[in-house]
Amino acid sequence: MRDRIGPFLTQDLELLYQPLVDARSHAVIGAEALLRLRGPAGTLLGPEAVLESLATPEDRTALDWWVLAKACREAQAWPHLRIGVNICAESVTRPGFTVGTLDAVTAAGLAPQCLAIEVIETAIIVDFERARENFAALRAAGIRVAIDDFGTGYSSLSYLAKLPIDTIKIDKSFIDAIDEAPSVAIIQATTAMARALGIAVTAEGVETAEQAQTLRAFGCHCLQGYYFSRPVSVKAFTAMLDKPPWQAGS
Ligand code: G
Ligand code: MN
Repeated sequence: MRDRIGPFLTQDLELLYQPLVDARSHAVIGAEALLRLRGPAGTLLGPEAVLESLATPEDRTALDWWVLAKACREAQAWPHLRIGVNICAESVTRPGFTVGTLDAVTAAGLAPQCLAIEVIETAIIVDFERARENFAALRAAGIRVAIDDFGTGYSSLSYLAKLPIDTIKIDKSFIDAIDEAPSVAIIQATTAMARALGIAVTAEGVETAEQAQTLRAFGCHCLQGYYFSRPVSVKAFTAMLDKPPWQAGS
């Protein structure tokens, strides 16, 4: 394992896990691994703090490999769950991406079914053909592919039909505005289309019981957000699985 990525020591990097819950039962079905940088006085900084200081695509790809390897090792503790890992658009369209990902999974002794790769729409614009090939190869190996922050990039509805993907994650901005007609229209249309194409839908940034209820009624399969839990440490996430706090009393 490398001990440095750009200006950072990898010992200062950490992954937190935010639960993904079934929209009906609210049972935990997975988690998203989220990068944090240990800052001064015990603070934890988000991925922007890291990415801003990585000047080259090589550094960003090195970060992706580090995150992937660490998430695969940590995910071994939860063989019944699927863990989502965020990968930069430029990494996912590299020729060696699929082989490298499979190596990371094998090296960690993780079942490929336990891993999902999350990429933003930009990846598809960077190199559609390569993204398509890599996604198909990942899926053939049992790894899931999710489109992250859906609706914020240059979403083309036609690519959804042409790309081998498992999940779309509707961006938090639409959930925030769930009381407004345009957002409702977008969430409902996206969900209906995804369902028709056999693609699962996750809603991100769910902060209230009402949002969770509405999103379930709209047909979302999976929910993620502060209403259930903030991103937490490996230890806290494992403890949460025994008794999810949002199900206390039920
Ligand atoms: O781009 P992506 O969707 O992977 O980013 C997830 C980020 O959103 C994480 O950094 C996480 O901390 C944050 N996040 C997750 N759920 C919520 C939420 O319910 N509310 C807010 N404000 N942020 C959230
Ligand atoms: Mn994500």
